[in-house]
Amino acid sequence: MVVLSQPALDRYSLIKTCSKPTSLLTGIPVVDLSDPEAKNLVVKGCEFGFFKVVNHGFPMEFINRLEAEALRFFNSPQSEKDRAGPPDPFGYGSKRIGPNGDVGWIEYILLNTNPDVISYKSLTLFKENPQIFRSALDDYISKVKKMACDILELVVDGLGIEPRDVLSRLLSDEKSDSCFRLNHYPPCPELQTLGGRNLIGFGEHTDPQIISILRSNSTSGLQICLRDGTWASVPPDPTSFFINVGDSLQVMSNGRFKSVTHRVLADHAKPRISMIYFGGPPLSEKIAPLPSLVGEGEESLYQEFTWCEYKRSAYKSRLGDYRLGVFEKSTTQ
Ligand code: GA4
Repeated sequence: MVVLSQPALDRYSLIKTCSKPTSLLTGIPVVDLSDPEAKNLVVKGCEFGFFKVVNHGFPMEFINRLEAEALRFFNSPQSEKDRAGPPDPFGYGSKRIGPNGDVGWIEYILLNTNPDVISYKSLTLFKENPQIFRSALDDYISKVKKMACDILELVVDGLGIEPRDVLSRLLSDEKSDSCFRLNHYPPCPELQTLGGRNLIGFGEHTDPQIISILRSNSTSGLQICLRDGTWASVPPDPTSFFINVGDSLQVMSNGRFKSVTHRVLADHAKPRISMIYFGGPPLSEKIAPLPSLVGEGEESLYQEFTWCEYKRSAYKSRLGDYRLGVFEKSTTQ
């Protein structure tokens, strides 16, 4: 086992958490998808910006199969994994997140879910790994995309606006620019000797897309930033999914729905595995508040932009930057 010195660990952002690592068990909205009231609950969940869904009907065997394949890949020799990287932004990555100097205690695979966007790195990944990984991914992604569309249709129903597919069509479009991420946060035993300090696995950020659907194993680490700026730990629940409003949905709802800042801390003993689907629109799609969601006498809070423009700007940013800032309209009072 490699023992890391404190200076080596410092490169991966050791932080002193003065947060109340509140177990938000009761604070996180929970939506039972089989509840006739689900459409109203998802709207409340989007207003909070983060919620958990239960009774989702997602086959557990799909989750277990993909998790097993992901672990098999992450446990393979480093030289093999490196052949599928570095990310461009797709492919295998270790420690480095994005192109602008962010690092974390993590290794991951990032893929575009659109079969037209074939990344060379992803091809390497599948050429060197049995077909079973590819089919586990395809099965999981088609189901999770369906769940994302169903949730967005419930949201639209709950808002009482039309047409029903005004949001879901952006994900079901064949040109949808959605991506999928498999994260592995290795345990870091040295943390025990560092006097209560924590190690950043994935630094604080908001997700740029419309909606993110996360599933993790039973290892804790995910935290969300509350309105008062404190961090709250999200108790893991491997049989549920966690939904995160993305920046684009915040804009489309003219600020009613919140893209919540979140981060992941490494654990000293247990590996954390998470799988996240980021539902994004086609690159040419114009992102602006839906007219039906701009109240009477209200104005759009954001300048219109295309998803392509947003992504271009996002890839110039650091993880923790406030990316919507440049698209906000200045208020003249
Ligand atoms: C954060 C959410 C998703 O993981 C991601 C990330 C992307 C990347 O890892 O390539 C980004 C990051 C994420 C936001 C700002 C840019 C882009 C790294 C980065 C510094 C895949 C995404 O879409 O945006």
